[in-house]
Amino acid sequence: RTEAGLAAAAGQESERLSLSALAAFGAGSAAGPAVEPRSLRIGMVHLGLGAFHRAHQAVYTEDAAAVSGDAGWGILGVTGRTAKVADALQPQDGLYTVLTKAAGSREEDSSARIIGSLRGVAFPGRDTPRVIQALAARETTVVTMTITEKGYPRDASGHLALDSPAVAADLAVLERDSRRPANSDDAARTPLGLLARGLFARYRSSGAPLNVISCDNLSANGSVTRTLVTEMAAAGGAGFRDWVRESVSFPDTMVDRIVPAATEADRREAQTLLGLRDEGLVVAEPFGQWILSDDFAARRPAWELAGAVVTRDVRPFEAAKLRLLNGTHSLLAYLGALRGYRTIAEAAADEELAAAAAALQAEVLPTLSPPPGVDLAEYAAGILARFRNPALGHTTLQVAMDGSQKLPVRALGAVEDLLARGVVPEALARLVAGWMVFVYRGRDAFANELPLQDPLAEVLAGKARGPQGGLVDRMFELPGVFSAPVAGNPGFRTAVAAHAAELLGSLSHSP
Ligand code: NAI
Ligand code: CS2
Repeated sequence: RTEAGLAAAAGQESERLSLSALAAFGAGSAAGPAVEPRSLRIGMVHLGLGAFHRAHQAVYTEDAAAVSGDAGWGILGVTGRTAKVADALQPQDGLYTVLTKAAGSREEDSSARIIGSLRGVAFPGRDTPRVIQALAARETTVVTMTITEKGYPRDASGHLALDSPAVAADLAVLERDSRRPANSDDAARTPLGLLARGLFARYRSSGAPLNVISCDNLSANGSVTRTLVTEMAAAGGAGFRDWVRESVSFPDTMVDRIVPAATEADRREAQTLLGLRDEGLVVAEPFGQWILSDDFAARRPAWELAGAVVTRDVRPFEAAKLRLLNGTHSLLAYLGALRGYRTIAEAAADEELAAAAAALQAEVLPTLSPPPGVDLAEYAAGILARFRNPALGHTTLQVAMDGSQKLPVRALGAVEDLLARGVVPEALARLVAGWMVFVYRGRDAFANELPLQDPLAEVLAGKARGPQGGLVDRMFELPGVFSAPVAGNPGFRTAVAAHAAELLGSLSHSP
């Protein structure tokens, strides 16, 4: 530990991480940037600058650049609705630390590295022209996105949600832009609207090809993005829409690294390692995986040099990850939160819940085609071991967030597949019941509040009101969540109702 690190450990404030502080104090026991930040040119724009991008795509990009020596992959990060991340990173010259926490509790089980590839941070509320300019620039050939499952406004048939006021507003600006020089001061209402505006500016200037790479937990995330962006582009005219079809690629990707929201305790731990204060810290597990479909219209970082895999067919990897990891994550989140567990690790350490998680994995296994070279049983067991990492502090409430957007992707697709085979999936019914009771009860076994964070929160609160007996039927009426084959299957509905009644019964003695 450095002098400054010891001072930090004593709770004294440290110098803020920045290029000049790094030059003056060094990086303590953390690894410094693998590239020289000042040498980088921006070649990538990221939309949705949250924790995951900084611990995943940005790390792959920095490691690939360090090996290849290519200085053209600096990243302009674009935050979402709040300036919080921008305000944390801009004073730090875009520098931040990835604090990797292995499963042990010893200090040496954590390691810190500073990432230097984020060469600009923009907040759409005040930097829209800068973002549009970067998206149009010929030097930009890659856009990555982590805008969360709710960032893709779709209707029940998977097309652009034209009834969304935010989408309608973005379409109106695009349509107006098509009639006169774009007035890019208008802040876009959706991230895909901002992307479409940038593509429109690119189409009208260089027309250079571009890779748009969704890194969200969606099935066929590239195809989903292609559909929505192409439909949005039509508002800018047929020529623009055709250019998007011909010149922009939307590869599918499977992304994996558990990245919990960082806490003040994490920032203190990093401070003792760095000897500097980092308000942009991200925390992650050691494991990481990135599988991309080989569908690129323009040059990109050689991510394979950092361990990414580019393959013809991502779907088997994606289905295995979404169903064996994310579905199980949600089961532990809802049942664990209701039992009063604050973290996924606590829930995964509960024998009964661990058995329920293993049962869900066993149930969905037959719906999966083993990706080449992957032993699915081994992969599934490895996932449960990753969940048990007590150092991560990944909260059940963070995983429980946005259930109306997550369950269709990570659980209800598997339900539909199994029902089509005449199987009523009990473990998945228990997951769906857990979500419904989580929404309905809003409190855990100890009467602690379980806040509901979901784009459908108002609708869900309405469903939660009313007699307990009709809860499951009311929830099955949710628009855009349960497909007809799932909601209309009496066997599945009965199974969900039975699990919900059992769960509510087990909580009925609680305050
Ligand atoms: P985060 O909350 O740190 O960042 C989310 C980013 O998306 C923020 O910039 C936020 O402003 C923006 N955003 C949120 N809602 C939005 C909306 N409706 N429209 C536009 N932008 C919006 O979350 P984090 O951890 O970065 O995860 C983001 C996504 O990355 C997840 O939703 C998931 O799809 C994917 N992911 C996350 C992993 C993790 O362990 N955190 C692992 C694998 C994938
Ligand atoms: C989690 C995912 O928050 C959630 O819904 O299930 O973010 C999970 O941590 C990642 O997909 C792991 O790769």
